[in-house]
Amino acid sequence: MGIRDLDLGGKYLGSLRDSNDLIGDFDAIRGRFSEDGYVLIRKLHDPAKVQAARRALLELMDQAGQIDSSLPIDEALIAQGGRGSFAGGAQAAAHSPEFLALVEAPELLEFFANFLQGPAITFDFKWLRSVTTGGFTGSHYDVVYMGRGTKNLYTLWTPLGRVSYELGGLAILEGSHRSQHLAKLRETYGQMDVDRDNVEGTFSNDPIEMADKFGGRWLTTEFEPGDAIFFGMFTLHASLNNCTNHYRMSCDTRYQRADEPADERWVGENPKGHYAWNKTPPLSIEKAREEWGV
Ligand SMILES: O=C(O)CCC(=O)C(=O)O
Repeated sequence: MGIRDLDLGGKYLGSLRDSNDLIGDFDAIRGRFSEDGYVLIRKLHDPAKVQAARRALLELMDQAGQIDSSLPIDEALIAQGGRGSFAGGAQAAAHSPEFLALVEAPELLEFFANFLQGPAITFDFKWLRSVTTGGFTGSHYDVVYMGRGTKNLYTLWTPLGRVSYELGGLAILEGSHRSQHLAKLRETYGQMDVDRDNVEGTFSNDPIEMADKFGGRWLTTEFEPGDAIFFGMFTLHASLNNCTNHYRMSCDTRYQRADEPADERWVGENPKGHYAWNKTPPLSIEKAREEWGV
């Protein structure tokens, strides 16, 4: 994970728990969210919709020469020189009917409406990832990327296909959503806006440093098609590394109450996205952390 090797079941890496036993009881799901800072639901989505969205993305990647055709396309074998991709905004991959049918499904919006106790919307901008060998996401809060509207905003991470430990799924730092516990981090890094401040968004690539500093273990699991996990803006998360020669495919999409303000960078027909971040060299996170004392 990141720059370290961790043992599953050891001091630093444990398992996410699923909340399938709570399905249908939204008070209990809200309670679980406050307790854990995340909610994992197996088969939250219809697996057939996940497979259709995966296939639509793979076909586009195949047309772009990213897939090695010595295996069936669904194996998502990385072509020589395959760079992987990130799609969002107005890009075709993030607007295929199959993909939108998954992440904007009426039953999914109804799930969030029940969770949030009011009609729900999703950002028009989507984050769609095909991660190559060695790729991973370092530890961060999502609020630094999308904190201009309500903080009552949820990221839903959906693997597009099976994601084994080796492919590198999402991991959550246990207990990191508790404000009293990480007050200083929230008051410094947690107040960043990457477009306003032009600071690197990833807090650390070292999961051991994070666990030692903030407590808790990293929690992860293997994901099957249909499984999804959601978490809040102040839950520290990252991913395991892709240790295979297949793409790790996933998307992350955002949901909030319709009557609360939405971050203007991510909504509308052609969302503007990050308009200033990285346009000039950003302040390094090491420098920023020195200033913050975290
Ligand atoms: O898929 C990943 O590697 C990272 C996802 C993530 O950071 C997110 O969903 O906010």
